[in-house]
Amino acid sequence: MRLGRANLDRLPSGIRRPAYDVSRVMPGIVHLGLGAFHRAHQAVVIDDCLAAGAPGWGIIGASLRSPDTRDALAPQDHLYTIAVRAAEGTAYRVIASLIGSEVARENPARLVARMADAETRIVSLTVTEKGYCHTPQTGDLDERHPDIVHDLNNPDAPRSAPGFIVAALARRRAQGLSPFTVLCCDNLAANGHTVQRIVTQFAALRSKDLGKWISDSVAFPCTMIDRIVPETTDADRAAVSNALGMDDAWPVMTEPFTQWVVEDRFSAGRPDLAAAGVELVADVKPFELMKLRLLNASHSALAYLGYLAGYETIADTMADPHFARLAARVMEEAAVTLVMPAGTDLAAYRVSLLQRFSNPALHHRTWQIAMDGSQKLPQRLLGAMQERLSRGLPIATHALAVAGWMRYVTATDEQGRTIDVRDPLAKEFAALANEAGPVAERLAPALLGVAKVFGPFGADPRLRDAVTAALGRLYAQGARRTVADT
Ligand code: CS2
Repeated sequence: MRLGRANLDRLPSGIRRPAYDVSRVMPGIVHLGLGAFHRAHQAVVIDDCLAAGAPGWGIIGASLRSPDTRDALAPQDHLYTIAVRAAEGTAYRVIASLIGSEVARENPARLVARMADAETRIVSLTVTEKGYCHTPQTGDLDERHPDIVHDLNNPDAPRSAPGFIVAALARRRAQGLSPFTVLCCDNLAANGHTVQRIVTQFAALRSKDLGKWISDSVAFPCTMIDRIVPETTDADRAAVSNALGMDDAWPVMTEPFTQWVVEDRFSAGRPDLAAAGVELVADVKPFELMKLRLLNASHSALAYLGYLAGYETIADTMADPHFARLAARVMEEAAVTLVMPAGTDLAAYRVSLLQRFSNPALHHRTWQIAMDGSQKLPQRLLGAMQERLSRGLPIATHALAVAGWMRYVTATDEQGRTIDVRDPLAKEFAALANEAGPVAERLAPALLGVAKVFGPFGADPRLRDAVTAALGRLYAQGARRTVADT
């Protein structure tokens, strides 16, 4: 038996199911990037909104490239399970806010039409950092990105997220429709402003007027979005199907914690997000920096150094007290760079992060978080380092995390085995590593010279010295010893 609308009544009583008539849900949101993160976070919030009696906010999810999610979910009416894992046990809930799916590569025109449809009032995104086709260091559109070049030549059959947004907004403008809100839910610095800049820059390449209309009339609220969502494994699928008594081809695994802070600026209305637990604020920036510099920075530090030390998951890494201390130290040293609104308890936030990372039921692989470091380093680690330097504070802890990343992108681990490095710049890093050899004094400056990641900061001798020293220690004694001695 397969999960599906017709089978909802057959779910065991312990499985939470949609508390509304799923057949009445109408689309209001198009979401680009139908990955596990979206399905474990925003789609759950929208499920709550639907249950609260707002059936007009169903989600049409689009994968930009791969048909896998659509192929798994369409045969089960787009229903799927979230498995919320804690040390005490797992809670299962079937989500029904996703009511349709598209695969952009297969039929870009249909997705553009969907987004341009009057009923679409929000276009949200989780396309990962690299999906914005920008230069992470500057936040500007990368005009030479192959997908951007393609989309300029094929404006009605785009490939990239900025291409789709601009195609759909141009269509709405031509038809006299009001624009949708563009709601970025990725871990970019100042994500709404950054995506606004990228989209406006792309639109201006098509037409100055279109660029101006977008910058004048489209809302791009910033968001801070947080929930840890490891990749679903076959063992997870089997466990969920077992609990459900029916097959779910693509459930998502997550933790109990969830947080969403959103700026309350929407072009065409929004569901009652506050009633669903979302924090609506005037300025998200402090919350976003707090998350990037505390959670994501220490996550990346644990991922690179933990992987090198032979740890498979973040919880395994945290079980080593030296690594737990390192994570705490990254957070402590980043915390002094933050200016938070009154009433924010950063110390409590840090404690809760350490607990979340230690969740033994969540098998979050270090390898998964290590992905795409070139897109993540600036907003997670480099900003805080610059800030600390400007205050005359040491940067050795963060430098060790950066050195861990460098050691990782050489693509050879401490035992001489190949690391499967996933990063848009992986080839460039491997070539630099090859040329430099395993010599910190050569490799560190070579990688710091990659302007897309480090920009002018890469030439700062204080950064170079700190990172070279840390990398030297990683080569001399390995990640485990280096972290233990830190
Ligand atoms: C992680 C994030 O993979 C990564 O880089 O740091 O996906 C992290 O789990 C989320 O941002 C948590 O909200």
